[in-house]
Amino acid sequence: MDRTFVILKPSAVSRGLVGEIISRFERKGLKPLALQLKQLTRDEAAQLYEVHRGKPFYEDLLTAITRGPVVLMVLEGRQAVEVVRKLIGATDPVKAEPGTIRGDYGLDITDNLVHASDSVEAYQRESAIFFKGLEKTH
Ligand code: 3AN
Repeated sequence: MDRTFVILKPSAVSRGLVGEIISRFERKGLKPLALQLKQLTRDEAAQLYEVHRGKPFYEDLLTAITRGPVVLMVLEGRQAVEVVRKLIGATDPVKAEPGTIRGDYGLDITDNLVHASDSVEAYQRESAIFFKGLEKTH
């Protein structure tokens, strides 16, 4: 079954949107395979966002994702990467369609509530940073 990796960012946790966001994934039919509340270190954040190193928003991105605890998840379901990207909406919450998570709850582009892998390769790289051994045990 297809899988994707999702992070509910610190703002989603502090605003009390964890249940709401997980509900949307579950109602769509995606199943949580791994789930953890965690305070990311700067090093973990840097690994996650290594493709953005050097971009003007890179430092703000690291600061925002390490501001407080996040919820890390692996979700399973048919075409999970594509389905979750559709459910979360465009990167900029101003452009995200109403009905998507970012479209309904976000406004800030750096702190846009949710991170989700944008390809199967990204899923494999990102999930391995946080859930070591998952691919072997499930
Ligand atoms: P997405 O999260 O939709 O996959 P990416 O991977 O292009 O978007 O960007 C990663 C994160 O970097 C975004 N979630 C957002 O927080 C931040 N970001 C992307 N583009 C910008 C930008 N132009 N200005 C500020 N932050 C940005």
